[in-house]
Amino acid sequence: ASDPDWWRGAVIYQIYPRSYQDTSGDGIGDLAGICQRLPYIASLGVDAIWVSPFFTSPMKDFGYDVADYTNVDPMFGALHDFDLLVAEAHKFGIRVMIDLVISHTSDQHPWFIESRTSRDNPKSDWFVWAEAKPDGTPPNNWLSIFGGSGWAWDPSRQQYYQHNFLTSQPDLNFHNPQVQDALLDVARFWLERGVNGFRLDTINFYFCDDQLRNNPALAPELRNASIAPTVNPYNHQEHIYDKNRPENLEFLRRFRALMDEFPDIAAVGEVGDAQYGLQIVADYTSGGDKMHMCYAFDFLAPDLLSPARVRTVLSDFMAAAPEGWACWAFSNHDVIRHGTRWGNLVSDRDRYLRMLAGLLLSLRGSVCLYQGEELGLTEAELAFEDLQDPYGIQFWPDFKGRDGCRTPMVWAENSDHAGFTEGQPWLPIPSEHRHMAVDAQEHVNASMLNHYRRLLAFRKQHPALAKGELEFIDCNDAVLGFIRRHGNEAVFCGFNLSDQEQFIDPPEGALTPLAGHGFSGMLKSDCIEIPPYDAFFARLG
Ligand code: TEU
Repeated sequence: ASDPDWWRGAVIYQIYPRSYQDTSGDGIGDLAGICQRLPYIASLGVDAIWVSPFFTSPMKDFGYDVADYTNVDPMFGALHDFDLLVAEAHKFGIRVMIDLVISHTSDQHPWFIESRTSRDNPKSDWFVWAEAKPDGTPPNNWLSIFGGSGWAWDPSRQQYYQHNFLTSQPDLNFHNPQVQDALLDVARFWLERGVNGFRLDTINFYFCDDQLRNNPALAPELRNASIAPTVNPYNHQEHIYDKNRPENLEFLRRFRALMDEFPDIAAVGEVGDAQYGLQIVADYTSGGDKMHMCYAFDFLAPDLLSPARVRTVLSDFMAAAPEGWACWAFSNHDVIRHGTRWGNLVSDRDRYLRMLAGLLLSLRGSVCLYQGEELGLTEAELAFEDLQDPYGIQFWPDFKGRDGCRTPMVWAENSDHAGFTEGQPWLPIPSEHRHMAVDAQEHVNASMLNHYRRLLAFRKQHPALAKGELEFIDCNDAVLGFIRRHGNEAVFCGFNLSDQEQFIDPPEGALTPLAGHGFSGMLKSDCIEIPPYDAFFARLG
């Protein structure tokens, strides 16, 4: 059914196609595998899937380096497999969002191959080319997130080209209107094929300063080593010239106008910035003419969540963008799974993760769940020999890369390769994941998997949790409390983030405890009692 507002409060399940389900036996997941698992995905109760890149690619960054935007890499299948996936997903009522990586291409993309041939070919200005300094060094101090200079020397043009990520991921020149038009054509291609929306990779990196000015150094007290490793000086600069440019807004408006030609389309833009992230999310989602929502990095950081931290992030965001909309996540294919990142810091991982799932699914915003999160998966410990991620290989052992969160889904506890493949999996399947396999949890009412299913059903029953406004309630240092309001419904939510039982004052008004979520907080005559790492939900008024 048509619902232009479906994305507001939607739960989006992120699939990393390489690691979801292999059907061809090559040890790498594929589109047919996702199709095969649609009944499972539907059983979770999610609204949409976001499929990480499956386009033609040399896979230097595992698909985030695209060589053909309008085709499927043979390792994942072909266009007809994609069409089938969309048609089948829609039968299950699941919307399909694809991951467009348009800030950069692969160096194998025909646009770049042509662009690098000379300084005067038709595509010569499609990438960010610049002269060396007189001493031969790069044009300015911009850095690559994946280490070293953000510029690579091209011997044939005798110029540098810019790359925010790998040298094999040259940055497109958005100042060239032809580039913008070509990228909008790519989006149109997929819209016409029936996708319901996009996850847009690194949207704050689209433009860079046209004068190529140097980034200032970041004041030491502001340095934040949360996403990239401390050994990487990237986080010691203020990224005001190589990304976060005001021109991004105008392109996002063009992108939105295109989406609005089609019914019920939504985009979530990924904003990768440790420093200005929330303000950018606010800017890019305000006004109803740019992104529907943005993916914020605030809850992907290593430090354990505290009630105060959650409250600050949401309050700052709501103040910066009262009608803006964020999309929150605790895990994805780039960071250490929160089952380990935070789970290792607490006294009871299982209870903590259950409480967090309730918290994530109650925040004002949309939610991305990363495949395997619903099973309680932890980060895999891999040996250096097993590493595939160039980012990890570069910074080992200070930073172990992103393979530990990308190991295959575990479907069947006792099958070869846990039911992921009949071949040799591209990354090992950690033995400690097996007991968390889908078939081991499926029929256990109290399992993590069924806990997620219950919470998703609970959220569906209470639209205030998905779409409502949020008002924080003062509790104590250990408990995060807020009220979500939508229409006539008001729901009080309380989360105990500590390992001690907590007693808090009930908010003003008549409280009726809600059931169906599986938590054990209780309303007593004069207080609300919440066990360690647990939660309480009640209807208010
Ligand atoms: O990530 C953007 C991004 O900012 C990453 O550098 C992130 O900070 C890093 O991976 C954290 O470990 C997106 C994709 O999600 C990522 O997989 C790609 O490698 C990157 O863009 C380049 O396309």
